[in-house]
Amino acid sequence: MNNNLSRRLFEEAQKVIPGGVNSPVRSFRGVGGEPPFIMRGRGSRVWDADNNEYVDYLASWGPLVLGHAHPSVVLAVQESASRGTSFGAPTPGEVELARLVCAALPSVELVRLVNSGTEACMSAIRMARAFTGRSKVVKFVGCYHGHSDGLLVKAGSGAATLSVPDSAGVPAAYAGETLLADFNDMDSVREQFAAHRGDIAAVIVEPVAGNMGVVPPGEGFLQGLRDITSEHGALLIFDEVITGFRVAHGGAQGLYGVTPDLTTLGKIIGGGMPIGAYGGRSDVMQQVAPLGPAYQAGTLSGNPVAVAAGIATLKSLELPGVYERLEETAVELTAGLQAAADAHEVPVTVNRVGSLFSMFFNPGPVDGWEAVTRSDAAAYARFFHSMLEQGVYFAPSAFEAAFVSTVHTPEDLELTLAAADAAMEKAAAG
Ligand code: HOZ
Repeated sequence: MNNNLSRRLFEEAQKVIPGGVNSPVRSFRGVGGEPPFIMRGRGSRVWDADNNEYVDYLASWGPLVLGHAHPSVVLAVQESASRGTSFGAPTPGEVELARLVCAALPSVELVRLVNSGTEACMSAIRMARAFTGRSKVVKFVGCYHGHSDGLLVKAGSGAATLSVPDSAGVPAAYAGETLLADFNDMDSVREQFAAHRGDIAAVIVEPVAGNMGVVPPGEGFLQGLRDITSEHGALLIFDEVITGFRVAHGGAQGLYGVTPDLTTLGKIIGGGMPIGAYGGRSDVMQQVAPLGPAYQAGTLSGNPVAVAAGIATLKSLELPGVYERLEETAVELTAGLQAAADAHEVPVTVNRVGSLFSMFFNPGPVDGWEAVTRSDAAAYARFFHSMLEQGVYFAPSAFEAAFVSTVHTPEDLELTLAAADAAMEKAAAG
């Protein structure tokens, strides 16, 4: 595979951008090697600077549930941009997108649009603190809620991949407000509530963990969180930045039937444009200015072009049968990947919820952070590079999710599974 132009671009990038990337997860440091520079995408495929073509399961880390350059999203963006790209004033599209979110997620009575999942989670926590008058927040080891100070404590995603789960530059006083518990372990949550009675403002959780690879909630775990937060007067925040409109139209809260007080969203609701949102109970959301005393703002919040892409995406997801098709494709793909691993006697555990999945190079079961860390990251790296070489793009980290989109075709799956057969042989050869 020729990658001369990508190599040259990466060299140039490193002269002017730290590490040559604008987000560390893109750096390939978790798997070794250098990232291809992407020039364009269409449907399920992307092409790099050297014109290598890949079947894409990264999907921009989740937003592209309709694939690349979906005609209705492109048209919406073009039409919106032609009318002006930002006004710093209310626009009708914001109302429509907010309505679509509230309709899909009944727990969301009021929603505020922001620019990223990071902002959404940071702001939701501020609302929870304002509402409860308490300061401490419980988060789960290996969950990732963006890069705001208080949440970079035992964080997943790139922070875990690059071994900076507790980031430098975060004052101890901020990190001290964050209490840790173990995903799928109610005892660890009970311990924190017992030790910090009356001090906990909220529990924030990815209802399906998606930033340590994919780890579904065990039976009763989310309901357990609902019960304990209600009992102690704390709020339950579901970070649905990855799962929202992904695992089901009603998100993980709809799928598992557990109602949070606040929800954070991002990714899919912007259809590939920068966006985030937080919303929930009206009495909590009334804390935010101008209604209440908790401040949160943004020049580009509810940006009309991002909102237009989001509306087009959410409307396409309302078409009948979309989630069923996503699920069928993901079932077939993950069964094939598991079979390829089994055929080469590579211990692999595939976790999947809807069209969201990951492969852990460990015999499993993988039900929490401790099990995740038993994975063979070197074997994943061998698998990853072989797949990339054969034209299939998974996340460059053993601890991230893969995403199936509505435009993955039977041919894509055939190509992927043929590649997986050879890649598992490489993984086994370590
Ligand atoms: N949640 C994404 C990865 N799991 C974020 C992507 C990024 O950090 O660039």
